[in-house]
Amino acid sequence: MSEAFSAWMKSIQVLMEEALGEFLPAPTEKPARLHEAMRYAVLDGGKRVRPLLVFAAGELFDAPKSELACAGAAVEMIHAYSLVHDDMPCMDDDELRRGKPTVHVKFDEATALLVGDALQSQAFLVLTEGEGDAVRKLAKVRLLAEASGSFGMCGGQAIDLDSVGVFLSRGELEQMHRLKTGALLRASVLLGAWSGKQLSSDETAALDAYARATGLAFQVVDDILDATADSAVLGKTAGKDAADNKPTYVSILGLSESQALAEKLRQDAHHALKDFGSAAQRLRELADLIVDRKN
Ligand code: GRG
Repeated sequence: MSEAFSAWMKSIQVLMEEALGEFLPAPTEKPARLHEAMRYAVLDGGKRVRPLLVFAAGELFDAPKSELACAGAAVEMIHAYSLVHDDMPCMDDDELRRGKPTVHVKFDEATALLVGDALQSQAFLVLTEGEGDAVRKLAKVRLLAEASGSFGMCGGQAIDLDSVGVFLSRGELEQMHRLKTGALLRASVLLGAWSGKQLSSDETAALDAYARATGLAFQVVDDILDATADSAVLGKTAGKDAADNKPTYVSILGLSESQALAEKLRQDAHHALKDFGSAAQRLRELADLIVDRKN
């Protein structure tokens, strides 16, 4: 990773921490326990991959920073809500997330449920704030709703819950991940791009191809890390997929073929950006980061 990219990443992570802190209700505001738990779930943790994608795509189309901060905060709130709900006993039943006790462990189950619900509402509220005209905001609200609902992330999660102990073909596994993880990563890229100047249809298709390859690479690497890294490095419980008898890329393809697939997806992501030249360098480096990450 280049020094310039690393400095840019740090600056966006700092900017996003500040923006999220402002967009979330103050911990002193009533109901204080719910607001405290929402902030616990979102702040001080996470790689902020989705906001980084928002900014890298947005900068390519000269989008104003304030609008990107709204889009980045909205997508990160949806992501944080999904993690809080996913960790609950009725789903993955996990006690560690981002190196901290999960929300239902630190607070309680009812609070964790409400944290997810309230973060989801807050995300759409934030998307309506800041610059951009009403038509553009409406398009973004629709994009995020589709990506996070039953035809996106929630639909993927439903397939995931139904797949415990079930054999999935490679195609079925890919479809599950395209919805569960890929849809929100794709939405991040498009929310960023739609915050700037009008895209041509070729540019939209190229970004879509980039987002699809990067989104799938993210999940293939997630499966590799679950099988190979330890919990301290991951900040969440490692080895859970195998323990829960869940189909993964590693269980279907084996480790080395999964690693080769992640490499191919990296190449696909780079190839999709070929016509953007050096302006898309940050998107390329983000694809590299997603494939090379250790947690
Ligand atoms: C409960 C509605 C609902 C959906 C859950 C995304 C998801 C769907 C569940 C999370 C479970 C999981 C570990 C999925 C694998 C991919 C993933 C989203 C990993 C976590 O994302 P990172 O690595 O996390 O970006 P940080 O903490 O860095 O933000």
